[in-house]
Amino acid sequence: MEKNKKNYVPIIIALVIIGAVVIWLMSSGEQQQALEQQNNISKSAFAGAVDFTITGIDPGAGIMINTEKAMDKYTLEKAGWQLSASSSAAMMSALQDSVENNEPIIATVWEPHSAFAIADLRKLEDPENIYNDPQATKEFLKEFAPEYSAAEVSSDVIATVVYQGFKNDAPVAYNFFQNFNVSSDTQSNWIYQLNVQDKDPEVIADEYVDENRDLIEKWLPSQETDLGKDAITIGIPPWPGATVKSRVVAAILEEIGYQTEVKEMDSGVVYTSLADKQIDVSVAGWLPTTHQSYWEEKGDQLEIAGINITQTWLGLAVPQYVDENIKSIEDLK
Ligand code: PBE
Repeated sequence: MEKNKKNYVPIIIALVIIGAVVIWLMSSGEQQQALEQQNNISKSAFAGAVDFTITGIDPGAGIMINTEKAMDKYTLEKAGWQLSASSSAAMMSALQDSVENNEPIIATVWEPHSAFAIADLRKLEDPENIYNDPQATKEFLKEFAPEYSAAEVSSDVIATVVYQGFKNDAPVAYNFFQNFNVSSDTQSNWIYQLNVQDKDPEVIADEYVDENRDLIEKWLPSQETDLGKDAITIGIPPWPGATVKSRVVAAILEEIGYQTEVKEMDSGVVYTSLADKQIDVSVAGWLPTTHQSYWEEKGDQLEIAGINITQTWLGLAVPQYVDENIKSIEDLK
């Protein structure tokens, strides 16, 4: 009897341990499930709080076209999401209002921009590379702007685009476009002055030109040459960076001796007007990803004269106070 009892003891101990482990595993699995459920609840609470609506900008903007793509790729449309179109200015005031009232919002955002100066924003991850495709940019640079092929890129570059043949028509302006480039911070600062400080774009441009004489001297031709054309027309799509940068370029072209005209127009119209030689230049070619569809349509009639910014970012963002479970576009489903 004694002996038998002794033999059972280790078995009982083992059973008790196994039982405890099983119960612990089950409960931690349940905890995990409960946590996931909670996260899903907070994710869908966010979607509900913003009415399943992404705040967008003007319908022709590349970021709008890519947001449609993203909504399809991440099956957001199926989940009830929609993209509301308005304008850059309306998007910014919606963002500002939300931040002031600590209310949730999700918007199409990009850099360089002043949005990041007025709001602490969380850029949502984009594992499918819908908005930012550095590999595509490297290949694009190799083909169309080889002098920039060694540039560090993380997304699109911003190109100075002219019609094919402009180089012969206005060699001095073309030469300036080859050289003209600014930092992403400079453009963010222009947008800040425009959007937040409410300054006139021409005033911002004139001040920039005055304060950066030495730099600008280096972009200009060293000797008198035939200007070719008398006047240069710049097409401006409805975005704040393009609004100021076009005036900066106009101010510099005037100093070289050209007359200038700036024409505001829809995003797509910039590309068709360039191809038709209705305008000479755009300083807002977000390529190759954001304006891919426009480039595919008209690129063979156009030329990249220069790259005016190498560092950009585009995508969807939420204020940092929004639920921490919203980290990626995938979390919106
Ligand atoms: N943007 C600003 C443009 C390019 C520059 C991001 C609004 C667009 O989406 O086409």
